[in-house]
Amino acid sequence: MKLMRKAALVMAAVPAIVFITPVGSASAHGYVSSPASRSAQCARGDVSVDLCGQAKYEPQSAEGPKGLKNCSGANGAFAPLDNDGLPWKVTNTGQTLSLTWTFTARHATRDYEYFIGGTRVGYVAGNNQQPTNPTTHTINLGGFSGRQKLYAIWNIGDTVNAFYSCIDLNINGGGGTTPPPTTTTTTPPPTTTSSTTTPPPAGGTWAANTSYATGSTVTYGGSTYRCRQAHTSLTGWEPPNVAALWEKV
Ligand SMILES: [Cu+2]
Repeated sequence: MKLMRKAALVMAAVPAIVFITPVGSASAHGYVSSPASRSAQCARGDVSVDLCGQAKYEPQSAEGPKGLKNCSGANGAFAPLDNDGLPWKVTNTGQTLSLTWTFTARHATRDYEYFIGGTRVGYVAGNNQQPTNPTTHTINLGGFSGRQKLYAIWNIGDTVNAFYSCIDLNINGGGGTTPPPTTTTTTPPPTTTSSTTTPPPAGGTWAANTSYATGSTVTYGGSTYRCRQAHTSLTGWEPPNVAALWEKV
């Protein structure tokens, strides 16, 4: 009995020691706040919480090994940031773009890299110094146009890791795969004439470049799907491809 009590006391003391040890905080890092990166949009609530994962609470913590080309740092809790099918807001820009990093901890910095696809369009040396907060960089987008995803990468000087942000751009008002402006074809909710709740109307066969309201249903490939998040559809966003947007009924 006495032994067990002693053991329990020791066990209780352990967590206190863990908390006292000042480990580099798990939530103290950085992200691109302007233009709003995917992480920033999650934190601001532009994209609904349940689609965003941990980015909603810690936009600054998409951390992973250096050298990746993704939005999450291959960090599972931030995987929704890699989903191009979510309704990310797109920033219109010319060839010159200014980006602002917000830091919650100013880590000694190796450098910053900016990529479109495999092309590095921007580089800023860090000289292993602590950055000021916030820090703004102006980069040139290397002749790219249309709808592009920019990887913004903050390479830390004294760890193997980097922090990742993705910014969705429409450069030079270019065509590319830019989604059409959301025309107000938003179908009004069904008028409930009786007291029974009528299900959302069947929206017919799924089609690209169509505005779908949350709750509307479509058929595709012989199956019926319900829209989870209002969006304008694009080729490639067929319901079986984008689970975040369509749920099979
Ligand atoms: Cu940090």
